[in-house]
Amino acid sequence: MNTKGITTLDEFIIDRQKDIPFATGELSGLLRDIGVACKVVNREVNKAGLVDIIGANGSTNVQGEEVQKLDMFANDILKASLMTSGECCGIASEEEEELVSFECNERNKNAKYVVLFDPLDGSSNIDVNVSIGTIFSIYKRVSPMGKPCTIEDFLQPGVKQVAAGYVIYGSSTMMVYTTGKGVNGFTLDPSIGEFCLSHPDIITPVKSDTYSINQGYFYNFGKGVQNYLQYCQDSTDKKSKAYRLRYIGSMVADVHRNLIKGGVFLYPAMKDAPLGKLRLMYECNPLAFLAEQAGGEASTGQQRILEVNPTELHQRVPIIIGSKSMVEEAVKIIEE
Ligand code: AHM
Ligand code: MG
Repeated sequence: MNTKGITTLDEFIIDRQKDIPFATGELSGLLRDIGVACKVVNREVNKAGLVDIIGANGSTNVQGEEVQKLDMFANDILKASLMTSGECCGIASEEEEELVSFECNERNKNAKYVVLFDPLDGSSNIDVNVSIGTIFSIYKRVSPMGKPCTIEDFLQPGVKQVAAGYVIYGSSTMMVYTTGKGVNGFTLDPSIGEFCLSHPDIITPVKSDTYSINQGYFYNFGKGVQNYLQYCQDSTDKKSKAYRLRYIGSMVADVHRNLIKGGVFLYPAMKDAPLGKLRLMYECNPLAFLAEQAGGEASTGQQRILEVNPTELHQRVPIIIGSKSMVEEAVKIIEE
């Protein structure tokens, strides 16, 4: 903490680095770079309502400049920032079909980390001023340094993540991350342009009364999920009242609320989408790492999300994530 009584993200990261023996500072640098890139994304997201004035997707603004779609903009900012960081040898993103290797840059070739991200999760909500977010996941490469990164560097199970987090662009902008030693949250103070520690050592309540799912798909879900949804709405089992349904439609926002207040979020298998919708590598794994670090759980319904062996960059996986006892309850009822 500095004399102003606040701890900035940079101060916190540097301070924590001292706890890791033989730390070289590369991971700290990477986290700081992601933080800075997300501040730039935040600036653009905040202007989203002005697109009619300054120009919309693929159109030109009043200065006659091309205006990019915000999810592509976020992708390009993160990519450029990691490419120049020197700590990352390649990235994978929801907006990139294949992995992107930073081999052209000598410094990056010798870097030991790869980063996977969803640059703007929930992006269909941008137009209506609903919270959206950037989700990221960091692994140590398994291929030799000094060579271009390979697909094996990326296709590692979630248990191998060295860090993960998200930035949520909401009523305030927050960065929440873990390096496997608990979860901490930082709120962006726009007056000084810094993320400041606001939610130290986040612990998710073991139970709450909130469930999040797109209930509109009821008839597309299997019998197990339908039974669970009926259970959520039935007060007799709970001897008091039914669970409350909260579904924002931005996973990062739904999971953030549940991380702080408790609850369970589900995007299960559907009859016409047996693996659900959400992506393992840059949506489910990083959020599962955070959930577990905060005392919660994340499951496919069959196994721990973090233990799923990935086979493809963009693979989908069903997910049940949140408060420990609510995830266990949902898995049990769905299984029956
Ligand atoms: P996106 O990465 O294209 O934004 O899609 C992911 C989003 C999640 O944030 C959200 O939970 C889900 O899609 C909502 O999907 P649906 O409209 O099917 O409920
Ligand atoms: Mg997404």
